[in-house]
Amino acid sequence: MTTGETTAGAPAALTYSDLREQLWRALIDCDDTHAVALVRYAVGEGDPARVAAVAERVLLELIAPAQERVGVEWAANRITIAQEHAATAINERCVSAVADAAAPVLGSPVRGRVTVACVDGEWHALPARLVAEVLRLRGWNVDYLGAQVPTEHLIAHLHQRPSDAVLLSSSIPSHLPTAHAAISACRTTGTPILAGGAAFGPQGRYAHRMQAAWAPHAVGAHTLLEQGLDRPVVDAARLPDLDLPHLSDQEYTLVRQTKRQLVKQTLADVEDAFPPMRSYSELQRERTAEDIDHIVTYLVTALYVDDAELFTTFVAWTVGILDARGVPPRSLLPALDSLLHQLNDFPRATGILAAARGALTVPGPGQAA
Ligand code: B12
Repeated sequence: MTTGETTAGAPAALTYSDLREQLWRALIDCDDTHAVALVRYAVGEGDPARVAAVAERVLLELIAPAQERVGVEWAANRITIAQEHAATAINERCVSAVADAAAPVLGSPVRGRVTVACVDGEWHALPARLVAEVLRLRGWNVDYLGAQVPTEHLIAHLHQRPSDAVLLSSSIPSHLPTAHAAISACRTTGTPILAGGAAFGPQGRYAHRMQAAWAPHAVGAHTLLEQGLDRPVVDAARLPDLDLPHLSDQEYTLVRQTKRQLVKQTLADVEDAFPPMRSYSELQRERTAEDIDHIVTYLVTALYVDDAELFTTFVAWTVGILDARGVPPRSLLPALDSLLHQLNDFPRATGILAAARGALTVPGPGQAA
């Protein structure tokens, strides 16, 4: 595959694979000039329909994979957090450069208006931005509200500027209770809701449980919007247990309320059961407390959506993160055991914890971690 056209100073024809590699190097070298030049070169110029199609391809097949690679390299501890931040900032500039390059050839929007927003607390704006730009390229009139939009302001926006659909993005599953509240609030405006992003689970299973439509990517979103989404029945504030009946057992509420105490006790139990922790520095102790805080947060989220797999997946992800940083993943076992013990009276919580513990394969003491 080639980009076709050439521009001054650029090689005759770069394949997408060449471009991906060059973009990656530019991101890692903090070279935003080169990164922007590359994506502008890839978009090219000429026939408006072609430019719009190529711009979409650059967004989804160059910039998005580069950003995913940032995540993989960070998780494997091969790049620093500073490099991850720099690469993301450059990629954001690249998205703007693609949008700017395509803008002159785009006429007025020919389709309806959609609002694209991240749920409150969600910092991962780039996925939503990619969706917004692809929809613009496909003729939609897009109100893009960016990261962490407080639900009340999202609702005010929908009242001020009625939309054919509201597109909610979330990348981190721990935002699911907030996402559910946002979906329920959007229903009260009668606006069709389309959710997307990694938080909503495999095949959007949590979005569906929360009565929202779901699409895996920007192109899927366009297809669903073209087909027309159902307008929700405008009902008054909808209580979460109408969609998630298991919430009536109160386990989610009670475990969430005792989160601080759970984290404290778990930290103490891990210190008892995992002797290397006794010689941890202050910083290492803080990190461990953060990790335990995340574990309890994901347990609470799994209780919210009643899905043990959500928690098991998170624990497996944590094993990878710890392992890559030289922290023995077996330190997770006493944490899970402590929580199992403390939450003995909560059958759903212990079921979720036991499933994760059963699936956890970590090298034992004496074996390489
Ligand atoms: C960049 C980044 C950040 C940046 C975000 C900056 C920004 N402006 O976006 C910063 C540094 C802020 C950040 C923070 C955090 N991050 Co982060 N981050 C990433 C990273 C590397 C890239 C995200 C991205 O842009 N992906 C690229 C896009 C293209 O992929 P995508 O999400 O799949 O999006 C596509 C589809 O999902 C879909 N889609 C997305 N939204 C929508 C919406 C609709 C309506 C539709 C239809 C479709 C759709 O279309 C998109 C385009 O094709 C990911 C790694 C990764 N693989 O994604 C981690 C990642 C998401 N982050 C992670 C974590 C842990 C965090 C933090 C908790 C870290 C910390 N300890 O503080 C915080 C949480 C902050 C918060 N409260 O939200 C983890 C999450 C793991 C998990 N357990 O879920 C990941 C997966 C990293 C990893 N490899 O482990 N992060």
